Amino acid sequence: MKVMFAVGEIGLAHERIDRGGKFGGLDTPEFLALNPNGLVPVIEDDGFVLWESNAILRHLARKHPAARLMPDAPHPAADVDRWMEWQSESLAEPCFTIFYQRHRAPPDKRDESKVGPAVAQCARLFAMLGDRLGRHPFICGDHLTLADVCVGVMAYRWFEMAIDRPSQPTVEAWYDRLKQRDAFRRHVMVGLS
Ligand SMILES: N[C@@H](CCC(=O)N[C@@H](CS)C(=O)NCC(=O)O)C(=O)O
Repeated sequence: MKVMFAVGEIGLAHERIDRGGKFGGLDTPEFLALNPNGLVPVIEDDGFVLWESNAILRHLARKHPAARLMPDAPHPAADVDRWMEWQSESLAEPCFTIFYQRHRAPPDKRDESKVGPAVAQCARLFAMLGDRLGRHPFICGDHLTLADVCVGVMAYRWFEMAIDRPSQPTVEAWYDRLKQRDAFRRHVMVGLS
């Protein structure tokens, strides 16, 4: 989803092949030759195969600088990197716990006791993001970068999952800004499945 959001922002011509989840196909010899981890996403770019979503995002940003998804200067670039890693290292786990327990797990396998602590943890992390978003409209400044791409995908789940969330006006305003973007609507707002 992160990669498709960036592809949409760049306006990149592509062929998308769905694998994983209900599509399966991650354990075939052909797929494992592309990504021995047996996971999506994977891209093939002029014969160059790349896996790991954040590596793919940085590669696309470097190849398409006009989209301004990653700054050149070391400090602004490190700031974007920081929020990209924060998404995968801090926010993803509690967010997916809620998603799994409330939406994906078969009803007889759900463990409601895991939801409350995960919601509290997400609320704490989104409050930290809210602080940042009080200073400028996007996470790292006045335009969308890979930081918004990564965290935006989590925000979609956070705001659309069936949970009680605390009011966080600056995060809500940023989420409204994302919802106005065609790439976000087309590639991220595709339902909780
Ligand atoms: N660190 C990897 C994680 C990749 C990953 O966990 N992919 C999940 C989807 S988000 C996957 O392929 N799961 C197996 C499936 O969907 O069947 C990345 O960011 O690319």
